[in-house]
Amino acid sequence: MNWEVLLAPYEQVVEELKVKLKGMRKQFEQESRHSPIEFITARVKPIASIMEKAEKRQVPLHKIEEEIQDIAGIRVVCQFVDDIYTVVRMLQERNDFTILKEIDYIKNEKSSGYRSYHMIIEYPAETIHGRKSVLAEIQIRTLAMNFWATNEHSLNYKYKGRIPEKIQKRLQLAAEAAFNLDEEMSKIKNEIQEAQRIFHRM
Ligand code: 0O2
Repeated sequence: MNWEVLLAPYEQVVEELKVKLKGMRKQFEQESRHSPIEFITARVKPIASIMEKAEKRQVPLHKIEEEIQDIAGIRVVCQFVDDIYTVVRMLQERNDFTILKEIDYIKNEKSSGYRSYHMIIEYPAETIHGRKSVLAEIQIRTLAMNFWATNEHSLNYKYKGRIPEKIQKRLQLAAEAAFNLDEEMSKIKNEIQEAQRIFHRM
């Protein structure tokens, strides 16, 4: 398999989506409105991780593009929980890609404590060989959810997916604490936004 050729459209899609989402953020700023997008990160899954996931899920090589839906991954990080749903609505209204699947791991958090909104999209990439439909995963989460997920991801890596039970329990407590932090911040959202508008004008 020529990985470089296979992954090229995914690299392109990640770059295009990054530009588009950053454009949305900029537009909010230009109109002096609160941006529901705090920052964006994006990556193409490393070959070793694709292979590992394929092996774990017993996906044959010729089915990788169909079955591994997060080869292209975009992460949208928001300040408040409400912002996540604003971003979701804005993405639902776009017509430059099709949404295939949406999973709300905020209303239905994972047993690990993981919270995020996932969207699997089909994005038309224009290549030198014509149009190619590429699947991409958009994860939308708050800063607190991102903090938790980043730390849990590192621990998962360290313990090769078998985090000791004691640490798992702590992570669940930390996930609740992150959830409560989001709730508390939401309650003073208007105050924070007003302060940020004043700060921005200075
Ligand atoms: P990476 O790139 O290292 O992050 P989906 O159908 O994809 O929306 P599903 O079925 O849960 O949801 O898929 P999967 O493959 O389990 O998870 C997709 C991605 O969501 C993961 O990518 C993580 O980024 C994130 N994720 C899901 N569950 C958890 C969790 O419990 N903890 C953390 N920290 N992240 C999670 P990968 O494959 O881990 O790769």
